[in-house]
Amino acid sequence: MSTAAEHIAATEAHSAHNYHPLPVVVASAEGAWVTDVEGRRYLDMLAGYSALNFGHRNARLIEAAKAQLDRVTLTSRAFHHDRFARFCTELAELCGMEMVLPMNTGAEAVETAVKTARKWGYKVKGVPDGQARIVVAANNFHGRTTTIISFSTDPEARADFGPYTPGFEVVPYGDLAALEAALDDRTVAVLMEPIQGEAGVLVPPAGYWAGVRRLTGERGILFIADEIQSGLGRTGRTFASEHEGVVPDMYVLGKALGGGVVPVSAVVSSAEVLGVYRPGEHGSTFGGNPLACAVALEVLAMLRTGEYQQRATELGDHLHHELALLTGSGAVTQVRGRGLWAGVDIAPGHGTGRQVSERLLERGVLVKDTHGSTIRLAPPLVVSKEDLDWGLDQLRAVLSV
Ligand code: IF1
Repeated sequence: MSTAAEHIAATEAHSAHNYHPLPVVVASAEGAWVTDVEGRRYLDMLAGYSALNFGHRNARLIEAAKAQLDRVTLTSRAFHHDRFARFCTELAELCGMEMVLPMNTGAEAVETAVKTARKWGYKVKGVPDGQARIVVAANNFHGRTTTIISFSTDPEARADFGPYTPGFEVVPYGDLAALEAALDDRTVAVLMEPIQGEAGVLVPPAGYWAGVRRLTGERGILFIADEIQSGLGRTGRTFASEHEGVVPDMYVLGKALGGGVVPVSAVVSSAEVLGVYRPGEHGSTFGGNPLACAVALEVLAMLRTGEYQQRATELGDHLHHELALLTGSGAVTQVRGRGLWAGVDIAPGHGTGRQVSERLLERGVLVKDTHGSTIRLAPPLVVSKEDLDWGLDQLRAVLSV
């Protein structure tokens, strides 16, 4: 198998069609660029949906992984290992919290957050057993497990996967009055993204995130921030919650925590909240494994410098300045986002999101469309200004502006 066509045909024949990938077969990658099986290079402006904030094969992360590969990669949690305590200590410190429960994928961390909130509700808040309620936002995306899609409002994510897990209430995103009305004495948590990624990089109205913090704080309800995509530098801060001076009761982290090298996710919270667990009540074969911890420790060291957050702020300001000029061109109806993250709505007549993605592919740029007419731009935070400008030139070209 050597040509892209051969790879794609075999993929069609032997893998479930749960994705519709763009017709590019990546063979290698470095920094913000990938190279396909036929030697063509592409600027990656998706970055693994923000799992690749530090770029492809970041030298420090590869080095950390290689060093750990020569030591130990997996022990299970039946035993301690010499990277675990440092990982938990340093991640808790980065979050300004006390305890960590490590998992692997984002969905596993979200599931862990749901189980933790329910258990905390019964054991600490005193909600009657089995009656805990968790409030979520419409157009949320928190993963693909059956419980998580039970509270999705996206028919594509939900259809044919019932029966659905009860105990969730959906409110409009950005509407504090609706949220307040949904809270009652059985509400144990509010689970939301600070910026809704899959929904099209939706930034809530100014003050909303601080309002959620106020309402949940007043009522003794856990405020759970899913920062799996918005966190770890993407918006110009370590956490997107920081833009409104908000510290939630719990961070749910993933994607870039593993540096795009290994799956690493975690729930981070207080001892009161994560202290509800007793041995044997939750776990994961690979959660907190030595290889994951070694890579994540290097991610934390890189985040502590603040340089990635600074880059996302400076390059993000430039990105949004350039994109704002497009909204006057007639080809783009709206641009949303924060830092080095944008959702661009393509005007009718200028192509669907998929068509624009395909045209950009032909010009050597990788992006992903969402919900028909939106393309998401989220390059690695290591992208150079020159490369970012080149990518924007290609976008202007395919939009004929
Ligand atoms: C797919 C979307 C993005 C996430 C937030 C939890 C998870 C995700 C805020 C679950 C994962 C990924 C999943 C991937 C595509 C991508 C995605 F389009 F699906 F919605 F980024 F916007 N919370 N998002 O964004 O993490 O279990 O995947 O590690 O499922 O197609 P995961």
